[in-house]
Amino acid sequence: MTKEKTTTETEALETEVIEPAEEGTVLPPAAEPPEGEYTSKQIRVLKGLEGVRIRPAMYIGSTGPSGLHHLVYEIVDNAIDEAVAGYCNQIKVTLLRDGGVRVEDNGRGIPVDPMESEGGKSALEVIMTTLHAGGKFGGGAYKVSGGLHGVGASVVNALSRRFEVDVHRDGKVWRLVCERGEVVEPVHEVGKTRRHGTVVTFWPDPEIFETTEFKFSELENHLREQAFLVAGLKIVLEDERDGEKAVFHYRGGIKEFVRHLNRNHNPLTKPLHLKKEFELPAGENGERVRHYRVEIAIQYVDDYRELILGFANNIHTKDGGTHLEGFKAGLTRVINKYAQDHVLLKSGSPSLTGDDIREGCTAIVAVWLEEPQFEGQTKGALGNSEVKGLVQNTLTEQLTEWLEHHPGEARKIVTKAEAAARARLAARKAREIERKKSSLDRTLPGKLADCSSKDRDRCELFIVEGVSAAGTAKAGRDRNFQAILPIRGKIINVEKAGLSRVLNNSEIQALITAIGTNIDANQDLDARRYDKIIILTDADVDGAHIRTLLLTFFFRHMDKLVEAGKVYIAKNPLFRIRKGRDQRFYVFTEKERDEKVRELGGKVEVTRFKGLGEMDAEDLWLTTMNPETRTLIRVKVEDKLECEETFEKLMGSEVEPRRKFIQDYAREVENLDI
Ligand code: 1YM
Repeated sequence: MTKEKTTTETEALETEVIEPAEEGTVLPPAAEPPEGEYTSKQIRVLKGLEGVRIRPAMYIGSTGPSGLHHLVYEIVDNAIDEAVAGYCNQIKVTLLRDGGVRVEDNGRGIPVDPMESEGGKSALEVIMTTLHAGGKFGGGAYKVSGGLHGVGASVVNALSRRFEVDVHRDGKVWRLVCERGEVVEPVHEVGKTRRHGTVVTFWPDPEIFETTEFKFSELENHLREQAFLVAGLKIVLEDERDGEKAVFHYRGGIKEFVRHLNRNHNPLTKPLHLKKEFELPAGENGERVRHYRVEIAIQYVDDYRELILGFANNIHTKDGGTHLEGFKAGLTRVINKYAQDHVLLKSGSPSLTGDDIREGCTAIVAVWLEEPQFEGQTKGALGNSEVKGLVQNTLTEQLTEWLEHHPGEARKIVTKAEAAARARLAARKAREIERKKSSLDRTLPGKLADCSSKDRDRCELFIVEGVSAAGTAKAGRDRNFQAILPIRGKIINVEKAGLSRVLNNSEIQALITAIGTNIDANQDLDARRYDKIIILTDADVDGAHIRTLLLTFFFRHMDKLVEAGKVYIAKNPLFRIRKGRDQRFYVFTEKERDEKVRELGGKVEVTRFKGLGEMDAEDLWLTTMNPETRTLIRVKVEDKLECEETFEKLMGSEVEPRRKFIQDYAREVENLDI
């Protein structure tokens, strides 16, 4: 979820994936030579790696922290490929004291023999100095590295101030050393070994990256996820800078992944794990075959959360795709059929919809395929249409059998879905009754200063921290379409409190009635009373805390509102600068303040807004409420898994992960005026 920092735009840019250019970008010749007379002199070929250094963001998304960590994943992906192919069971990632990173595996070792087609150069050198070399070798396997990011180790080489590879293979150690993509020590033998495997060590280039400091917690999440996806693979992450260490090793694979995701929920069933492999004919006459592997893990919990995550070749497909379509269709059909065949539904019961059946369901749907197609703007969805049927087939065959062998669990799942169906009908009925009542009848919270417009799509609700600030907001607003709901102090932390305590909390009750959509399984987006829900808190640490508490509540209980993009954060300025009688300027940072003061020159009056309460109604209207001049940050969930983990860390009951997270990110936070 985009939160706190005002980096909505930059984050979106960071995750934007632009297809890398093919090997060696060809620049057009200066003057058009006669046809058929191109020579190597006239066409200047920009050698691959130079292009990477000129346009790094094209290859790794950004030169910010996300691009920096991407370098590690790029190298780890090659080791993961070796593990998925069955040749490697250990990967170690070490953050070195001098700012470098070392990635080691115990696989076969990258081939080092000379390649005739490349003028006798060592395969290792070709792989590390040629764009996209990875794709041309090997093949036939399920490649992580060929997938979404898949730009290859050579890109990491190009963007590193120094890049070293040691290959342990056939009793010998071979070494290649490069600097900024240029070979400084060609592949040569440096010793004997009993091991086999590859060790890559690199130091990111400070000329390229905004920061070269790696974050343990960022790497930790990614590596844990990878370890879950390759059962039995042990991944060790060690930080030599502070001695921190984490080991990820899950013999149960994705079955342990669902258990991990449910660790703070009450399980209703044991996790189940389904696996099936397929071969489909490919090519014009079906002369070749393509291999597919499907793995699914499912566990139900006793609340309403639905968390279904898809992976293709170990890549998290955060926008879903055909594997998830197959899962949803298959699950709905299998559970309904089981319920019918075993006469589990009470007569007159409504039939179970997909939504009913997925209530409380946690699932991982992971597929591996030789030619994955990633679609959508950020390439976050799996596009291969054949996969839908394969996933559905796996469920029809194996889930049906599992249910037959686990009648107790099967009954629990059906009963839960039935309860969800009943709740859905009851909620609909209640809404109908509600709609029939006149709007005056509805008991809106007393402290809500509602707006007068009946045009819901224009209406906005400001949730304002503090009664006095709410007073100012009331005076400053356009009462026609802007409503104000004051929130007093810290609202309850829904991550720690049980649902009944949450619902008994008067601030939460006011929030729920004011917004009108209801919560959890009973959410009805159409019943919302406003089109924008805007959180307005002080620009200080307490304000940030209250904002996070509110976001936690929305993410956990009003997720439909968040997913529909109806929740916003108002960005309020930190300083007002006045010059003379009628010039007012507002700025958001100390740097902007200094610049403005310098620009205006002469005598100016600078006010620091410690809280919203210090603004007058005009300040608030101009800077924060007037749609023409304000800045709103829309809250988006880009990656549900990451969001789950972050809220858990920030708001859950375990202290240690939170301490580490805060330590890692503290430097990025602005306005930490404690
Ligand atoms: C720390 C990073 O890159 N390990 C690695 C890479 C390769 C192999 C083994 C490998 C693959 C194959 C055959 C094959 C790579 N090989 C290639 C290429 N760890 C790391 N471990 N033998 C060894 O795929 O057939 C690219 S990466 F191009 F040679 F196939």
